[in-house]
Amino acid sequence: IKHPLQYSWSLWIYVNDKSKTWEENLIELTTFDTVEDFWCLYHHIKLPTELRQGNDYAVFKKGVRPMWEDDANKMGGRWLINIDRKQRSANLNKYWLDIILLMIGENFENSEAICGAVVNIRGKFDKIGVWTGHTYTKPVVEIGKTLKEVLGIQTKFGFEVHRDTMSKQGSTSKFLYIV
Ligand code: M7G
Repeated sequence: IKHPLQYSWSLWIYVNDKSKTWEENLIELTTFDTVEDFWCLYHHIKLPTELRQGNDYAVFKKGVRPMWEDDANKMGGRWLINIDRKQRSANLNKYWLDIILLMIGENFENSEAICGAVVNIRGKFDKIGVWTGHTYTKPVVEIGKTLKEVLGIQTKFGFEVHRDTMSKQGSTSKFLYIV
């Protein structure tokens, strides 16, 4: 007997094909809902550090598309962890796995507020975002604190509202919360 997870999850990949729109480049690969199926999948796919620059992985609750426009996301935001390229080999794969395990293993006290997580492989900084469906202070800040503690992050990081990210001009974004 396999060990069921509290939720079903989908793995998505984003491949930056310049001839297609952002949404067309986002592909839902598979769904899993047991511990065993997660590990089987994890061992068959590339690690984040093995993806190409410009690509993303996303793990979201089944039925939630990893985009701002989805009904589950549109009122929410993300905790955003930047990972310097120099620390990529040390931290990126570990943070990504730890975050997935936190999400799927019911380890967040406020797991109903979580929509999913995204890892962006980029030039200077890689990014990991943990997406929530709303921006209520208490549960969202608790999620941020849990992330900080479990990942062992010493520096501060912030929570961005999707509506602000969407309309962002330039690279300055203001954070609603910081942990
Ligand atoms: P990114 O891939 O999140 O970060 O956004 P990056 O700037 O480090 O590459 C890059 C671009 O992808 C955005 O400016 C949008 O044009 C598009 N994009 C990203 N996201 C997460 C969304 C989304 O949820 N919906 C839509 N429509 N476009 C998005």
